[in-house]
Amino acid sequence: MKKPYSFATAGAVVMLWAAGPHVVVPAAQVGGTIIGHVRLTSAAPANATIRMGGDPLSSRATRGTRVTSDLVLRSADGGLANAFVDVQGKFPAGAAPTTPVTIDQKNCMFTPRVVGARVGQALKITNSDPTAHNVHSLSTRGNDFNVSQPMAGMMSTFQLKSEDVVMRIKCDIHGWMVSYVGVAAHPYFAVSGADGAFRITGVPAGKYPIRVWHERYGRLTANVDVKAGQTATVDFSYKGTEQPSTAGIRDLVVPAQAMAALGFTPTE
Ligand SMILES: [Cu+2]
Repeated sequence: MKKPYSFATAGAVVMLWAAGPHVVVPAAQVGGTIIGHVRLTSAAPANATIRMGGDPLSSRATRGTRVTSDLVLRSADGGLANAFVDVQGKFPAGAAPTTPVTIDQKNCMFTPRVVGARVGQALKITNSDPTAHNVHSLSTRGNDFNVSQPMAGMMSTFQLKSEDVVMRIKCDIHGWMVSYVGVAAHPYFAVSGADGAFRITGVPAGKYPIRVWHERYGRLTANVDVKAGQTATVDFSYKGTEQPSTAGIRDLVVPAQAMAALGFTPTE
């Protein structure tokens, strides 16, 4: 186990889990942390049932399960998952992580549905299904690609070139398959978890606008005052009456009630 080192800097003490030789990190460079929750204050709408019958391989892969869209994922206490939060500001350009952000296609769904990435980072998309997929990004910022992956095990890697919050990816074969990548020019972003919580660390001290995007409910903005070595809290609440952020991005699926009325189950 590595030993923690402490270094005294101008009036502040910075604790580090040292990974190597002595590295002094001034408190001003350590930055602050932003934590918060994204919430949906109303009840979540019923997510639609996805009818995979058009593709026998998709149907077979999901046999025995009722597949519903994961468009709105709300926890019991109102946390809203899959919301992309990013700080708005000019920050020094830094090197993007060398590890790619990964999206998988499994059981004819993109996983994760929402993910963040840096400009300059690679995006790796894999096909884990024994059926054909097609990964097609709808970017107006130069991150566009459109590649077929006809077999299981195929993998494509794309270099993200410019900021794009958010970039939609779809499969042209399966209309319900959709994923979103928030491509940010800096590392100060996060995607809310199952409980709606997010955490952004190492933010340079300063006052910034901060925004959230959700596929179904669009954008909200707030302001945050980040102080070095401290934690600021920002909460976002959607009422549920907001309009979808982008026209035409809804899943191409049959509403659950209509499916039930027809007596259809996805396993048939
Ligand atoms: Cu597909």
